[in-house]
Amino acid sequence: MPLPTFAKDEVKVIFVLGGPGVGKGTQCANLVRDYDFVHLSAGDLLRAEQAREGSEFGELISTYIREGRIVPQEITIALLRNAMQEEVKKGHTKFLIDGFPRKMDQAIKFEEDVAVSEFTLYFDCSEEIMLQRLLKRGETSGRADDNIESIKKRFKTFVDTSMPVIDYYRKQDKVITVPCEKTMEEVYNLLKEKISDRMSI
Ligand code: UP5
Ligand code: MG
Repeated sequence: MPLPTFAKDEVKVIFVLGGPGVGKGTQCANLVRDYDFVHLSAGDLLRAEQAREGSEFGELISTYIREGRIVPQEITIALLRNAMQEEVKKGHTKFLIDGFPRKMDQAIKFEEDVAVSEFTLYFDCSEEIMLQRLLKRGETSGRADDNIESIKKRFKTFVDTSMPVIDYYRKQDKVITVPCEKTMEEVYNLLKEKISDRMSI
């Protein structure tokens, strides 16, 4: 079998998973501010590809995101691999991969073809609180999926399709769960503690 693009000692990959609106992007930004991490959000990469003039996937991505469905893994993995290669060229090696893998086929393919993960951060929060956060953000975000119809579909996809990925890594003892219902600052303090128990940051 061909080797992954990046060897185990070349990069450190941390997956950041959790329901829609739980605070993945917010907490990754905190970690980037304070430590030597690169933050790659699969959703942000897909939105940028969707907006890129001449992209052959623009329409497909737009439909999938509005419907809260998972874009075919080949597209997302290619975007992540390219972004990682650019960062590695600049000497960066520690990656927070946010909102990915959210389907089993993505998890397996990424680890076979791109890089094996160190562990997964799982941000845990009730749907009720995530809904409040998303509706509030939706007042200004301009995101096509921050509306009640799309949010309900995103929640369902998360439970049906993404939770099995978290269970898969949990069985390998590779999940760090971070409760996310408290304030951003409290969540961040706990997150830092939990990461530093597992790796030096
Ligand atoms: N906020 C954050 N933390 C808070 C706290 N502790 N207390 C109070 N408020 C808090 O936060 C959301 C909002 O909550 C913000 O206003 C924040 O200030 C506030 P944010 O950090 O943005 O949460 P995040 O978890 O990043 O939410 P996001 O909406 O980005 O999560 P999703 O997982 O739904 O979105 P993503 O961009 O990852 O994916 C979007 C879509 O892309 C998917 O539905 C799917 O269609 C597609 N996709 C794929 O197909 N494949 C992929 O691999 C990835 C995405
Ligand atoms: Mg996000």
